[in-house]
Amino acid sequence: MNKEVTQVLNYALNKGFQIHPDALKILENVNVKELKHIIKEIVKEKTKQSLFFINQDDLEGFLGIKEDVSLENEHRILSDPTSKITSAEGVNGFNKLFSNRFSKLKQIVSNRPAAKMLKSINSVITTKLDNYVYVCGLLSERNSQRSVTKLKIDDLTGSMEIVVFDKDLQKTANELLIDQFVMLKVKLSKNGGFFTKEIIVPDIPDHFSNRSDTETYAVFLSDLHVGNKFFMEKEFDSFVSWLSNPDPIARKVRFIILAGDVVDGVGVYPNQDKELDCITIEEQLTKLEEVLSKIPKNIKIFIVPGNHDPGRRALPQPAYPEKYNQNLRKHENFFLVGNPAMISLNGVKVLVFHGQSIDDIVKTTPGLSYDNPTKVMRQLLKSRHLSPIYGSQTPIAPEIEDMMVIDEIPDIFHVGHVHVVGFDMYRGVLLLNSGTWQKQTPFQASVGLTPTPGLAVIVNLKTFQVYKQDYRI
Ligand code: D5M
Ligand code: FE
Ligand code: ZN
Repeated sequence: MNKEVTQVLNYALNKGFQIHPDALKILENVNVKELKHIIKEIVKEKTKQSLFFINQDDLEGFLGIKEDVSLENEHRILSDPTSKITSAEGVNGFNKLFSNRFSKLKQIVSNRPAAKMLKSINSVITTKLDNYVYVCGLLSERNSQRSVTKLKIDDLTGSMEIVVFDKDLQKTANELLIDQFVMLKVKLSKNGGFFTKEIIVPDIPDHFSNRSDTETYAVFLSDLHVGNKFFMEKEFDSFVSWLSNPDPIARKVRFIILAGDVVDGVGVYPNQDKELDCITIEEQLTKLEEVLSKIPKNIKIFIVPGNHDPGRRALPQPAYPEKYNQNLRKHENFFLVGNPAMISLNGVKVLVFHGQSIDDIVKTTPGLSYDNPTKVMRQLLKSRHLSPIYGSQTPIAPEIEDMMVIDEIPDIFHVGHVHVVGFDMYRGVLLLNSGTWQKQTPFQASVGLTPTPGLAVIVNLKTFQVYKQDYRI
């Protein structure tokens, strides 16, 4: 046995460990650097368990020769728009969508004290009010002029304009997203207009998150843009190789979530063909399959579409259509779901959403930017809606049910699209933006978008500790 290996083994022996002779045999083929790491991890783990013996099993587990079967990897798709998509028609469809949004959100706030005092807009504008009352509705306009902010809200009975004078309240008012649900305490002023003294957004309560019983890890990815010339194939391949490494974290990865823009698509933006390596969707999906099939089969992979992926563009989006690549469906560890989706991983509820609506929100909300995606994600949770703004760049389908309402509070909220990694906690919810595996494109450079490509966001589902691994070459 060479000197370096002996040194590593002495580390364990000095800590009072015994090493079984069969374990020593396996070590002959292991690289010393890896071995040092593995022995340290085993010593740490077994010291916790007060077991001071290293046997063949321990090494095989850490080397990935033998799978750790005690690690849970149970998943459930809790919500997926794919089978619910109906699309009502035209204007009538949008009326239905908005009235469903209004009803769902009114239900969400129904247990707040103020909700007991709600009046319909029609009753408020047709009576001469002396006192404060509460109204609620979807915000149709928001203007800041000189020293006041003006809001316009609609409910099912009518619409009204409300002025915000108070400086602090104006800050809250300016953060409201167009078409989001809001509740306001209003009063009639002497000049006949309404003003507000309190703005209530649906928000989420402080949340006590579900955790995995075992230290299973999930990797959160998005925006691979497979098929595009700027897809960082080498870097992604080196991430995939890491999954088969003896690294103790790699050994515990059982889930990978892909939050959209998995392939680059065709005809998504003008002259896209000049930037494509694979010029058809079929070729892109074949390439995707090639890339993903190198991932160990004990890892479940969830594929959620984004604005570049095949299928309908309008939100909510169904899962990858069957017609393109049957091979993706043949893998038992691949799960194709719609956008947005709620997936439970060992009981941890993960809300996955590509995040296209962020473009419209950043454009219209002061204080929000692409550099800080989790700040935008907070606003989405506060509005309890994933894509409130209608009629801007993000296409929204006239569904009878508004599936973009955040009915259920997630434990992890996973978004992509902005190509910038970010993570944060908001009221007990872990917010993740998973960045990208596409280098900065000429378009992104022209609009000043600096992505953070080649980073894998990895989460321990028991502790919610987040790791960022850098694969940039
Ligand atoms: O979007 C990648 C990034 O580029 C994302 O942060 C939005 C930004 N983007 C996309 N289209 C536009 C336009 N038209 N203006 C400004 N910024 C934009 P992806 O979905 O990968 O193309
Ligand atoms: Fe993207
Ligand atoms: Zn996107």
